[in-house]
Amino acid sequence: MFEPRPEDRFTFGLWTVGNVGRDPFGEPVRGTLTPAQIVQLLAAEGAWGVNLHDNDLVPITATLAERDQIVREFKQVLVDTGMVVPMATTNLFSDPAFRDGAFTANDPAIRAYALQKTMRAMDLGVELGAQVYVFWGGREGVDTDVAKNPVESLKRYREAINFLTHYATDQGYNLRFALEPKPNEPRGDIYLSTVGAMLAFIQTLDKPEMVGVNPEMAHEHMSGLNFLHAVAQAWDAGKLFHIDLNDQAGGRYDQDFRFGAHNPKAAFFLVQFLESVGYTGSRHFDAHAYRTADMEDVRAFARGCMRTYLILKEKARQFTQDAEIQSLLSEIHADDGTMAQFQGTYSPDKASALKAAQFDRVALGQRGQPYERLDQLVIELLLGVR
Ligand code: GLT
Ligand code: MN
Ligand code: MN
Repeated sequence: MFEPRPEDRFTFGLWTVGNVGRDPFGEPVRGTLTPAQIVQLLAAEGAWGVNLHDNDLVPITATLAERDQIVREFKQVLVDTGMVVPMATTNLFSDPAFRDGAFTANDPAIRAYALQKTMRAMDLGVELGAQVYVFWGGREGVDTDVAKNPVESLKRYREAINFLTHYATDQGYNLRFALEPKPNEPRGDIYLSTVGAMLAFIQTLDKPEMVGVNPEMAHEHMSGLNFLHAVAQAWDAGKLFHIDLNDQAGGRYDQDFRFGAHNPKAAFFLVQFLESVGYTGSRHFDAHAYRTADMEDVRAFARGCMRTYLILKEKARQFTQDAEIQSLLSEIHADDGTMAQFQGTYSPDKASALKAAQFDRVALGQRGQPYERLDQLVIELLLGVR
């Protein structure tokens, strides 16, 4: 039980299990794995696919010939392991050229270079079979607002995404873009910091239908927001193109913990949501092992992400079968239909009928809701005593 299968659509980035444990205060603690070794590790642990930045696979210094050979060899590893590459993205944050951002950098040559690098990385992703292209603007922001005009930055950002959607269409690529918000780190403030902000921005693009979001649990929790609500809004808008699963204690450094490691209750409601609405995209774990982990522990980390997801999926199934929980839910959601005459689509008649209706406000205010009982049942379910 709780063994991952391909239909679970579990993916990891090359950069996740490949993370060497460098942090702002310390040097790497683990050796570098080759992309082939990472794919083999993930395949052995039961993942379905692997995602990558251009430079996770092809060094930024590689010649075209080197690039082609690396890609050829990598494709063979995918064939040998049966792994797929459903998502690809661009590294627009590691190289010193991107210290002031990429699409929003003040230097026009950096903005142009960022576009060129992204087009090439899109070609690479498509060649490997990716259908989702992620944009995480880690450096698209400021450390001081004296540096950039925020409206001008949005214009530059929009122009870049528009350019790239047109490029994808021109090439005949079957690609959807997924924009990934984050509030801060590595910049003091990153533009388009939340899922809500991203969703509004998408509507201003040339091809909004091609562009959705890639919400990350840790990123919304860094802002103190409710991830489930962000994901639900993206789903409602038809924009949940991808999702990054991990964990994070609000108000701490960027932790990228194993899925469910910090707040299993929030993880439960998220899994319950994804499974109940019928989300069919990747379940991508964008996390890394603790810096204390050795390679065996890194494997345990990868297994843990997938196992926790599957355990929570089973808990979600139990939730729907639990008679006590279901009876409390039907009590809460009871509706005798008498209010239907006033609700739903507006009509002038409905509006006048509603204005004339009598409500017993005091009685309405006296009715409690059994959310303490219900929530405790969920806790007991999660703690394994139901
Ligand atoms: C980076 C970042 C993630 C993004 C990845 C895609 S890379 O590790 O922290 O949130 O999803 O660029
Ligand atoms: Mn993150
Ligand atoms: Mn992410």
